[in-house]
Amino acid sequence: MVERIRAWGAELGFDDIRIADVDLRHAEAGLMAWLEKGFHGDMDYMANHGLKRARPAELVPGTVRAIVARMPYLPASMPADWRQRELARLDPDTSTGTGQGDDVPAVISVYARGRDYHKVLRARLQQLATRIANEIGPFGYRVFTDSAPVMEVALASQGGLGWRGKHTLLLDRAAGSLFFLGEILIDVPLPADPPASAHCGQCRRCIDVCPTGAIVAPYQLDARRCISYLTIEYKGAIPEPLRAPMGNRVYGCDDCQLACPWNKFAQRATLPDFDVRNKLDAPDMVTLFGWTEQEFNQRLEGSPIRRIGHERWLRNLAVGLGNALRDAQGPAAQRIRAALQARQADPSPLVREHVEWALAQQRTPAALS
Ligand code: B12
Ligand code: SF4
Ligand code: SF4
Repeated sequence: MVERIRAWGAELGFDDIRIADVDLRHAEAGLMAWLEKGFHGDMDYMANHGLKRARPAELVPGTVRAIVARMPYLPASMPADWRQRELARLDPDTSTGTGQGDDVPAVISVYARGRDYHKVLRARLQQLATRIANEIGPFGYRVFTDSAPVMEVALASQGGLGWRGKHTLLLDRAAGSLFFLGEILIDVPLPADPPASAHCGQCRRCIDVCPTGAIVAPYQLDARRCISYLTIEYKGAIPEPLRAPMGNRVYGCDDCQLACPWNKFAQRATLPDFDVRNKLDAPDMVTLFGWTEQEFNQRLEGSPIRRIGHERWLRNLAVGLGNALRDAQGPAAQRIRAALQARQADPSPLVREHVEWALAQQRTPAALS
């Protein structure tokens, strides 16, 4: 049965599927320590469910196993040297071939360049569950991906889909970490797979590369400092000391994963859902900042980015433009200034404040000397 589940999963775009025991008691202390330190910031939903996150059988009574699945999202079009290209776009001053003409390169996290994974994974997991039911008859189950209070990394690691890296994400020697996780909690006692061994060793590249120092110790992430949290989850004004380190990352962040040596083995997505849309692999920041709310909603239909709304989108881009303005010269500097000035009277106080901050980043000749 498990072999067949794996084969069906592969047909549906999952590159690996395992069966996990759902006893996550060993993760409870870490979860509580994380919450007690306030590392979850404003993500109230992380605190609301308490230990239920580590107890899938309390969430869905009758659960004895989880079918854990991973789906790669690196767009199929990414060239062999994709990591070097991503790194070059993060550092446009020293790179060649990033941006064209007076373009101002913006970086959007790799996972968010195509269709919203929540919909893709949920639909595929549901298809898998239906197929299993057709084979074994009705059984109790619930499908999840990032959509319920379940510790997905702990669960997937328990089932052997990979090990938890020091950046806290799951990774695997044959697939790196650029994949999403999804689960089907089931009431069928299928034989559980053993956990995978860890292969971080003495490496700490992800910790050292993090622009905001968010990985405060191995396996401990202070979300309040993480650019992914600041640009996606956080609704307020981005703390000023963290604005400059954000650079041109305007939605999510991949630095800790780009630095990880295992991601040279990252697998390409097999589903067209993760193909790049709207040229989001190499966007011009000024163009993105010029989108009206209507354009934002239309262009990003079906994209995970749409969930943050136009106001936070402009907030993030204003920070990116301010950072670019600090070193920009000539036509690029003029474009950035004009774009920011055009939003100085934006109806949102949040946007206006970030725009003013951005305009103030330009170094005057006196400050440079
Ligand atoms: C909340 C959340 C975030 C938050 C917090 C991330 C985090 N590491 O906790 C923010 C917004 C920052 C975030 C960012 C990202 N996320 Co996220 N996120 C989640 C979510 C919803 C819950 C994670 C969670 O439970 N965190 C709570 C803490 C307690 O969990 P933990 O880190 O696993 O903690 C364990 C240990 O590290 C240790 N520990 C942690 N802190 C501490 C503190 C102390 C003092 C001690 C002693 C121990 C300890 O104990 C814990 C138990 O074992 C999951 C989906 C899910 N439902 O699980 C996706 C998920 C983890 N995210 C995902 C992704 C893709 C990302 C990003 C890569 C997106 C992007 N490119 O911008 C980044 C990566 C940032 C990073 N390095 O983690 C994927 C990861 C896939 C994978 N390969 O592992 C998931 C699984 C979603 C999915 N279904 O695919 N995310
Ligand atoms: S996603 Fe970026 S900011 Fe967050 S921990 Fe990784 S490198 Fe740091
Ligand atoms: S960069 Fe190094 S320490 Fe971090 S997850 Fe990858 S192998 Fe582990």
